[in-house]
Amino acid sequence: MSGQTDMNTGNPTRRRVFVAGHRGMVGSAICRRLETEPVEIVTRTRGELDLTNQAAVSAFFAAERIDAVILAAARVGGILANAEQPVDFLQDNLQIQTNVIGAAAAAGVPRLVFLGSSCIYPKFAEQPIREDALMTAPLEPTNQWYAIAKIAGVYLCQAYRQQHGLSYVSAMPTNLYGPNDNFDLATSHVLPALIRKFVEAAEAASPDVEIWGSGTPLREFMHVDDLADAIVFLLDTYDGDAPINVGSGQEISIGNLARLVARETGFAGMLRFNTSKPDGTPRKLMDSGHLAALGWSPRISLEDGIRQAVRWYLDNRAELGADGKADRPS
Ligand code: GFB
Repeated sequence: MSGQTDMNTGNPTRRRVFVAGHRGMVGSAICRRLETEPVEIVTRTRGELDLTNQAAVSAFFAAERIDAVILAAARVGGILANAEQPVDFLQDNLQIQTNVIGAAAAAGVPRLVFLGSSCIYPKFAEQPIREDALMTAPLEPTNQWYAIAKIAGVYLCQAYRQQHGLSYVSAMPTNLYGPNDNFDLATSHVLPALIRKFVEAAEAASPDVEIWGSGTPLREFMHVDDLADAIVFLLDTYDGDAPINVGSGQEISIGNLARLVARETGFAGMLRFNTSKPDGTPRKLMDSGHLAALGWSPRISLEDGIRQAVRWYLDNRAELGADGKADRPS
């Protein structure tokens, strides 16, 4: 990352990068990755700075000299939380991103990377999904509220590029997993849910484990450490209007994912598919060719990543609350 010079001393100053959402799975991975760069990482807990509070966010950016923002703060959740809390997913995300992007721009922050999501593409987008599929057909109903907010964030970055010439860009991560994931079965994504269910079933010698839906949906999974590496790469190298897909190319059905997690956790019982729970979009594989052409590729295989994620859960579950969520006020 490029350095700058202190106006008074002439000494190099470190670029100050604000990571919004640093306590979450994505933000914490980005901070771990940035620790290896010659930058100063700026963070605020939710107690210190409520990103849904416009006045507080504006005051923060006015007071701090921020050189770049990575906007990883968001209300996120799995298929059921998305479907059951439409107001929270739409409103919180609109507020957070509008406050952060708008206040950063008003304070003259020159660089920002916004994190979108693969679920913002149309439900039946041609696979693998290219960036230009955005806004070409209807969304998946279970997560349309979150998707609409994220689409607005992508467009807001494009608008600031067009109207104010700011270098604000968007990255579209695929389904992510890794350290600091949410293991609350009511609100989590599929992979942490499966890890928790299979670990607990193996320990209790349960005869079966419930898997939501039919097991046939296909999903692409990426370890969050790979995502963090890609985001830092894009922060340094990418400056274009189009969002950039960040995928692993590692696609698997939910049924086979469950079998993989069962093997890793030593669970030997049956899988029980509960088709009263939603499947969501049938397939969500992104075309990450643009990112590859820029010179970045992922390193962590799904098998290795799941092994690490199971180990992380076993090592850290005592510190998670009873609901499986880390007790973090941000
Ligand atoms: O990860 P997930 O909740 O979200 O579910 P999406 C993926 C698939 O796994 C769905 C199935 O077909 C679920 O029905 N599944 C099976 C389970 N067992 C479970 C379980 O115990 N828990 C969960 N959560 N799923 C999300 C969006 O969609 O993708 C978000 O809702 C976000 O907005 C995220 O974009 C990346 O992949 O369907």
